[in-house]
Amino acid sequence: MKSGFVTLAGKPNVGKSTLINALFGRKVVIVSDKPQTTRNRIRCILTGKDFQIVFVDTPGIHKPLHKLGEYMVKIAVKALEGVDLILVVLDAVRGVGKPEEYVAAFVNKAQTPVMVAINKIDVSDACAIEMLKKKASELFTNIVEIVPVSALIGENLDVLLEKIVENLEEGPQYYPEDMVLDRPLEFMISELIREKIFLLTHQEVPHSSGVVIEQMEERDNGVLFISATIYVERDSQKAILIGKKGSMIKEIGTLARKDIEYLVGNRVFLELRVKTNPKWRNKDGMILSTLGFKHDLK
Ligand SMILES: Nc1nc2c(ncn2[C@@H]2O[C@H](COP(=O)(O)OP(=O)(O)O)[C@@H](O)[C@H]2O)c(=O)[nH]1
Ligand SMILES: [Mg+2]
Repeated sequence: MKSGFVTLAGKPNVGKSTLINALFGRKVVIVSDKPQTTRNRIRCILTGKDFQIVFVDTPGIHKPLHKLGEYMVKIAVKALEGVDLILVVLDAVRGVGKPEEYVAAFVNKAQTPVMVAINKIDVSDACAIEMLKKKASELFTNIVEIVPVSALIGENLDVLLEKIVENLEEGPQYYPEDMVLDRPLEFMISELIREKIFLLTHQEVPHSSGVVIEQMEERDNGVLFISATIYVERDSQKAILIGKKGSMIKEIGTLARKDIEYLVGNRVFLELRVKTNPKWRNKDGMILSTLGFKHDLK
């Protein structure tokens, strides 16, 4: 069996999480059209007949503006250490600029083989892709392969997967074959709620929102009861999340509940509450709680 850890690296919004979902053929991590959707390191385990790839999804590497941002970047940079391969994702439309140089500095320091996926080729052209290939090979040392793909329409993903496996060595099966994520169910549930906030709200609201699962239990009638709190930093953001006569929170709840029901294969009752906690993104305890480490604190 070939196996190994593959960390995805890139700036926010290039399609790292979309690429993971596409390789798995279903949603394992959340995605949005806004940068900095992913806040944590998430291991996603893809087991095939003769391989096991542990993909490490990470927040994008960027210049942080608050403690949560610092934490996110620290996690993304740390996830580059001690892995077998770094999969750098570039955006074919945006090309490379200062943010990519910033990413490259961290990636090159890791001294690990690098594969580059040039993503979003569905909205780019052959000439731009060729240029980006050239630029990427100048920017990153240790490149073993550059593969143009589209995570969105599934183009060339079989080639990418083949190349990744080719570049891994013989190794143990690290996780049971039916395990997909290294995070508890509660984490995935809070992520799905956060995804809907990213989908339905704008500007600072999604970035200022953090979700904490307060309670989760199966009731006698077989329904999974989940109660969650969404934290925001200002009362104005709370008003937006609740919406006119509660319309926004209701929509977030309905969409999240459907995804959670699909995930757990059970009927779900989802209770959402919104609370203001000024500047929570600068408070360590709150950062850990909203990242799903609440139980680790006890
Ligand atoms: N056109 C196009 N859009 C994509 C592709 N892959 C991802 N996206 C979009 O890019 C945005 C950011 O994706 P996401 O996976 O959250 O990026 P991440 O921050 O790098 O994890 C979303 O709106 C995706 O739908 C692709 O191959 N083609
Ligand atoms: Mg992401």
